[in-house]
Amino acid sequence: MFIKPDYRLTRRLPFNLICAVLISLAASQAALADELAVWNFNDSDLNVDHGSGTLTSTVNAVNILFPAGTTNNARQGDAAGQALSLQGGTGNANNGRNLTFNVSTLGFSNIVVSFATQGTSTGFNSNQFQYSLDGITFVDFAAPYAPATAFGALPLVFTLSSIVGLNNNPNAAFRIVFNGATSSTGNNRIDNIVVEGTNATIPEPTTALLLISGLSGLYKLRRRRKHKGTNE
Ligand SMILES: [Ca+2]
Ligand SMILES: [Ca+2]
Repeated sequence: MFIKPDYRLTRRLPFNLICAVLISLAASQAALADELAVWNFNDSDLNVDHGSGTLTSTVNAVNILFPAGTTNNARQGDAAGQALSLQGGTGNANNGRNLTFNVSTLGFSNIVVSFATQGTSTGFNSNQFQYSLDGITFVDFAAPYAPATAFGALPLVFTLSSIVGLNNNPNAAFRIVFNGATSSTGNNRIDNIVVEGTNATIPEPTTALLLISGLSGLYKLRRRRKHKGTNE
């Protein structure tokens, strides 16, 4: 007694439709944006909270605080929790200092950096976003920004897809240089820093192999059934 494989499902689905679904599944997986690094500051430190990357600041340690945060730009269900706050410092010593985040973009392109921010009236009001291809030399990107007085609902977004050197780069880095603070306690809060990108658009070798072997299996099955004329 033989147990026959159940071909009823595949028989009902036209071969071309199955191929189209498999190919579009592979393509849509390849086009998904991925978060490479996320800092939500909810544990009141500079350590990355999702993904991998390092965040450092030249702002005096005494002027780095972690007050209430926001869900603006929060990812993966993160609570508002805490935010990073940088103060002007005594004698506005922190004007010209920075926040730098190093995030490898290996395997990714179309890099986008975003974060929520707000500032007090005497906080930093002229902040320059920069990127680096080698982690050493930083280049201005877009005009300096002045934060709104409240986090609001929309993050600042820096779309870096035109900077092809940032694609697939283990030394990619990003920086915000702060200026314009006019009091020691004037400050900017930052929360939910996200560095994201898209996977290479070509399916990975294993995905491609699975796809090809799946398609050839279906093709053989179809040919065999055509030749034999299945009637079960
Ligand atoms: Ca937070
Ligand atoms: Ca953290």
